[in-house]
Amino acid sequence: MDDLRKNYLDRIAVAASEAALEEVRIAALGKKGEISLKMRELGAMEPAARAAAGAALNVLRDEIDSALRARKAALGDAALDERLAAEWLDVTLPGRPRRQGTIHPISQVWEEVTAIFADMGFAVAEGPEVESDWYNFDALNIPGHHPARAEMDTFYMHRAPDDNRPPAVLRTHTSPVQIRSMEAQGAPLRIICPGRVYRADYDQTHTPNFHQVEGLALDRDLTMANLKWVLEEFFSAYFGTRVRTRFRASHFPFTEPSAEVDIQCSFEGGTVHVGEGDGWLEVLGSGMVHPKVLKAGGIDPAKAQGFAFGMGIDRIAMLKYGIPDLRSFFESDLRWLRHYGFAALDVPTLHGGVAR
Ligand code: 2NL
Repeated sequence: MDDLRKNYLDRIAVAASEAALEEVRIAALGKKGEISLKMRELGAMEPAARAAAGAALNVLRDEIDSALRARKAALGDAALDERLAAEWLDVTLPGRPRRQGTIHPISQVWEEVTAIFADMGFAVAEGPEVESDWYNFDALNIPGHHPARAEMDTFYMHRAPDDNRPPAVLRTHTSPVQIRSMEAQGAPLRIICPGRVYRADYDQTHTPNFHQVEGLALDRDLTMANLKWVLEEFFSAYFGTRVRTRFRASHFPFTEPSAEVDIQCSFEGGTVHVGEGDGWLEVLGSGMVHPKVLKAGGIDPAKAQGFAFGMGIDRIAMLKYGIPDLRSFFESDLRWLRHYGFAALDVPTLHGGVAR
């Protein structure tokens, strides 16, 4: 019994892994293990000898079992210590910087414009970019033969060969959104419609896809004076300095009377400075909504009327942020985007104030 004990306890003490330990366990306590076989032999012994040997074997078995468990726990602790030593890392090290994207100047200006008009009580309306010929043209008093249709260099959608309906178009302005809003909400109404628009035109100052924001205010007694105040308030907030406007008589099919609006600027040193000097820069078209357009939007011109305006987001972005070439907006040049882009949190705030 003592030999057995010494043999197994020694082997357990030097077992260097859980696998080695398991081999010792099987050799001693497994089904065909030495201790198990000895226990099976008890049946053939005299009762007195059997009692003594049985008790001693039980003690030995428990002793080996405890030694196995203790050794196993010790091996586990050692393995953990080894991992802790090998796998430590310094969580106080600074992180590796990762390049972040920037907000495109068009998105930035879109947000700025929206915030300024929201402060004046204008809601934002959006609509489809693929429009029916009716919403894009007819409802805006631009009939089939009207030169404005041809002038607008429209992209027409594909039609099946046997489909004789007028083709759908990529909207050439965001005015259709305003017609839809008139239909859905009636008057009074105060909305701006920022969005992508499309015209088949490409040169230094035109891209086939560009961005526009139009505005519409309808009520019982709005006049051009209200229009002028809203636009001066907008430009002053947008450029951060008091900006005067100049209205020049013009013509659009959807407004009567119509005015092109210039903002005050100087051209000193080859760069444009908005809000100073005695030069003028055209940035906007506007007017009182044509009665036919009101009717197309389901509004009775005897009960409500108002003003509308439209301007290019890309153009006013170039003016404010000194971007020289319109086409660069659409080239996805990463160096350009890092230079002209905005930090994600650099949003306009109303608390930033409006210049007077
Ligand atoms: C321009 C001219 C303009 C409008 C857009 C408009 C919309 C409705 C009714 C009447 Cl639903 N007018 N929009 C009015 C005048 C001018 O844009 O040259 N934009 C760059």
